[in-house]
Amino acid sequence: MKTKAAVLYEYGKPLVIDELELDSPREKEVLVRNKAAGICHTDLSLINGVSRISPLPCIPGHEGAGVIQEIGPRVTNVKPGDHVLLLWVPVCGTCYYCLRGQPYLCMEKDKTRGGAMIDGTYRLRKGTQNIHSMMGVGCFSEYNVVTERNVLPIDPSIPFNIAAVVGCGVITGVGAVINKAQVKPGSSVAVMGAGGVGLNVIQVAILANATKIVAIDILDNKLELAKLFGATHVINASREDPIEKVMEITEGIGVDYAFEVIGSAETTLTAYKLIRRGGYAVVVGVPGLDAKLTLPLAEIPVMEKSILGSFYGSGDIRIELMTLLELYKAGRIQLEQLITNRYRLEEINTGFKDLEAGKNARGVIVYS
Ligand code: PAD
Ligand code: ZN
Repeated sequence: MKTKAAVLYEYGKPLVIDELELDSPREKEVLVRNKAAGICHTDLSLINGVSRISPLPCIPGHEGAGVIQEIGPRVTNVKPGDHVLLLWVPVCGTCYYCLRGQPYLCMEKDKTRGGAMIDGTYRLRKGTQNIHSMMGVGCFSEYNVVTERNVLPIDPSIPFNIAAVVGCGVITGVGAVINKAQVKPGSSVAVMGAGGVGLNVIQVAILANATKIVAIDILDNKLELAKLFGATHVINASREDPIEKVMEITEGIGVDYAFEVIGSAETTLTAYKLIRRGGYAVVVGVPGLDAKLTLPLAEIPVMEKSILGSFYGSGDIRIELMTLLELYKAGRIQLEQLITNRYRLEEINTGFKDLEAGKNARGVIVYS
């Protein structure tokens, strides 16, 4: 069959809306008709060549939701017509990490991250050229074939654009707070970067009963959103020194937890400097592979300052996603407010320009 998709042919260049050939799903694979796909900064980092996680040509997009159109042989978890959320780590259930309760680190992802199927073959082509699918899901395409492990069936009453953003931005921000930092009631939290992921760090810090939540960004519109999502204090780092301000807010102590949700060494160092003795800096933002961090090493033992990494919410992905959708249905997390703009696939390059310009909390591609 044919599918319309946004293809990255060259790093740093706009995506090309192209018609591609898509093969039928093979054993344990499914054909998904995508209905919504969030525009995450990780897609932008691939497009502008900061993180070259996939060879080219590649269809970006990893924050998606859609409908199962067709299933290949021996698929057991879904059937045609099911609504699904895409998982950008395929959770094999049997590798070293899955068996130790860390399925977000599943070794199967090492096979699909580069954009091929688990067996190393491809389902998408332009002429004779194979097309990669970002993280095995590449959802900036009307249709795509993914493995059954890359889909989670969801309640059909949940809007697709909501399910899509839960699939990366929300789970990542929420899980960093709940699973990795394990923020305690009454604590103080600083969040560097109030974007699609950072706003979720903020909103769940409230659920975790943090009492001081300091949002730090360089854009006033993001800081306004941060207040809407529950920040008790905001700092515009382009006008004020975040370290000085956070020390003022915490009476010279520093915060218990600082989250870096931007993806640079400079802001990670700032996050580290914001924490108190015994505090935790949680790195969520993903910089380029060549980024290096230099730290005052003695502080780590003597002041017991810790740096933690957090990936895809640091929990059991499927349980976390189902829990988040329940929290949404119960009105406990704000997700509509997260979706600032919707775009058609043909408008995707505008969506990325708006992300770069800081216009969106989250932009979402919607398919008819
Ligand atoms: P975003 O662009 O929506 O948000 C980034 C925010 O940072 C924006 O509001 C910017 O204005 C702000 N910002 C930029 N520079 C600075 C600065 N120097 N000081 C303060 N604020 C600044 O991105 P996002 O929320 O989609 O993604 C954020 C990062 O998280 C990015 O690196 C992405 O790749 C990463 C990510 N990690 C995971 C994971 O599993 N660890 C998952 C998803 C996204
Ligand atoms: Zn993402």
